[in-house]
Amino acid sequence: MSTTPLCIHYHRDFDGMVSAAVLACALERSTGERPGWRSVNYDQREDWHAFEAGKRFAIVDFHFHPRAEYWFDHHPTTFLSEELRARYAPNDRWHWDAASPSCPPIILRHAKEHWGQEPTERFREMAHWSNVIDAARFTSVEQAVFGEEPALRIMRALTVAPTPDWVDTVVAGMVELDLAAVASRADVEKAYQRASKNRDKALEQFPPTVLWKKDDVLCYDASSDRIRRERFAAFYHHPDIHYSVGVIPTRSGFHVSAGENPWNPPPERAEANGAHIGTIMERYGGGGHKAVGGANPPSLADARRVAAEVADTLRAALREAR
Ligand SMILES: [Mn+2]
Repeated sequence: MSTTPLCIHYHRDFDGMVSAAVLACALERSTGERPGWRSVNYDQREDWHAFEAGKRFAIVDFHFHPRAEYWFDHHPTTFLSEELRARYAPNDRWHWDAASPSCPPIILRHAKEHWGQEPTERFREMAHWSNVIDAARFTSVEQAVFGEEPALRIMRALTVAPTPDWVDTVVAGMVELDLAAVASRADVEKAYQRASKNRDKALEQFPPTVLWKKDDVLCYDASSDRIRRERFAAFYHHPDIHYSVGVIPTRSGFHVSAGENPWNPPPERAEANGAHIGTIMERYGGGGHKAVGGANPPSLADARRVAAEVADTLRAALREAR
């Protein structure tokens, strides 16, 4: 056994960070080892086979790697190839559960079953909020947009991380403290204030992007890179809609994003009439789940056309379901 320290690589979002903190504490309790941690970025998938060659590592809330000493994830798209899929079987160091709303509950359950550890109150609270945030189980659109609970302040602060390694210091906070204490840290509070201003600006800038609203479907074009975006702005301004479909810019082009309104879901039978966003997006080279999905058409004109077609498909499904 090598004596180099173990590094936990984690997805750079709220549930990924909680996952890193939970695993770091669980490993220290079960093996006495104090691992380090660092967030993974998507560019590191490029040469996934060679990832951290010769080093000891764990991965949480991110793609499966056969050399990971410990690995836990809930993403259905975790396996980058069939060959990698074939290398996975659950064991005392790896667990994948695509039905879990977020990753931390998988690790807490695993630590209990395999390492005999009862989850602490602190980590149970973090796991609860990981589920809320990752599966968009906010009680209302107001909570999603303006929620001031510690977990939600941290979630929003993460949207304006001052440096790429800042999240590592927030994980250090999660290892030691509860959510209220992490959210009260001066750097987290400062980021939260800045992120809240961005949110207010985004909410203000949304209405002029709306192209139309028909049959409880809203279509918008936020392709200008001068527009700030807020994930739930459409449902905040239009709580009566069932779906929003829009065009947004990406680093290298444009993205069509579609989603069900979590606080005003479409009738159950709409799905039988074709309202499955992931399936619709697959026709345009994209994907997703029933309730949310997207595609990246090659040009802005294509993105606008795809958004209109997807919105029309959803309208038709809703009309059929009435
Ligand atoms: Mn995640």
